[in-house]
Amino acid sequence: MKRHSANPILTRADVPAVSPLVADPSSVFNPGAVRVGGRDLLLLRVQTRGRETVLMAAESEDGVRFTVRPRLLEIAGIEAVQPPPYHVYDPRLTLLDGVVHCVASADTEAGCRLLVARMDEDLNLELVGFDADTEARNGVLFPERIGGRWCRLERPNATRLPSGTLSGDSIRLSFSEDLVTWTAGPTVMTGRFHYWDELIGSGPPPVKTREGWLHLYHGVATHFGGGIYQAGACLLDLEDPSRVLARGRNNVLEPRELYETVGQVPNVVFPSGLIVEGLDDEGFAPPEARVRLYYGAADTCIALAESTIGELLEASRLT
Ligand code: BMA
Repeated sequence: MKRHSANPILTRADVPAVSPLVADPSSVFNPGAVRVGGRDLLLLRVQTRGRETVLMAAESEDGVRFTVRPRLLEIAGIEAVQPPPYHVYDPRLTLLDGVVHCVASADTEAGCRLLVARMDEDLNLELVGFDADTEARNGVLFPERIGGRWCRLERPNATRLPSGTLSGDSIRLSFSEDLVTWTAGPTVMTGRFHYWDELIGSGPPPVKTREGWLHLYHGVATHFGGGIYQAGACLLDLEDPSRVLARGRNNVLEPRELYETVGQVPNVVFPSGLIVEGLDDEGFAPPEARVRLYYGAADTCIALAESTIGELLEASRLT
């Protein structure tokens, strides 16, 4: 992927001091992205000086220059959830039947949980469902029902890192009739020990191509001491997305620039938002379609890298 020359495209200096809470925040990173109503929308993870996470939205006409809306976004209904989340973060955005849906991770005293929320045209977020019993992170919704059901990729947190944090080395598919209750399905892929993607988790939501669901995911190489977070590409079967058709041997984006190698957490490229221009009439992304990937850099700022569907498909086929 090619980095945009305006990188990083969003930093903490771009966050308006809408309340004392976010005056001079520490960082803004790992955004969800969607194109809706003729503009590009990012849902931002803003971290305060209290190391709390708040969600804010940013909009752009050209996909490069974003303006952050002066408003903290609350998720209506979350106050009733048990166990109560203390961080809601890393939102991924998908349009379902024209409505923006968000899957976010929610840290609770019992562990990390996934929630689904929907967003209206005024950027109000409302809770749709909360998986109180499943320990998982990095949830992403497919943009349409497959075999009559909504499908989600998620990363069970089953690996304890030396730091004590729970992480994971697999991506699993789960199914739902109503976006509220989810049934865990098969494991889609697992980490490749010794290589770029030892620990893995979904990046942005999958994109429908004639060859399959193109999916970007993050991989962590742990064998260098500190983890190196990179992005890579794989291809999943259109009718059965638990079938991996191709999986790139190399990453497509890795920490190289200073804003990726230096920051709150060094050496992190965290792919989380993807906007594809030029879907065909049946909703497939053709090889020439342009792709904009919004990613968190070093858990500090947001950067943009570009490619085409064809190039990413090719990267997924490098074995
Ligand atoms: C992961 C998540 C991400 C973060 C990354 C790098 O486990 O917590 O939010 O960007 O680590 O620190």
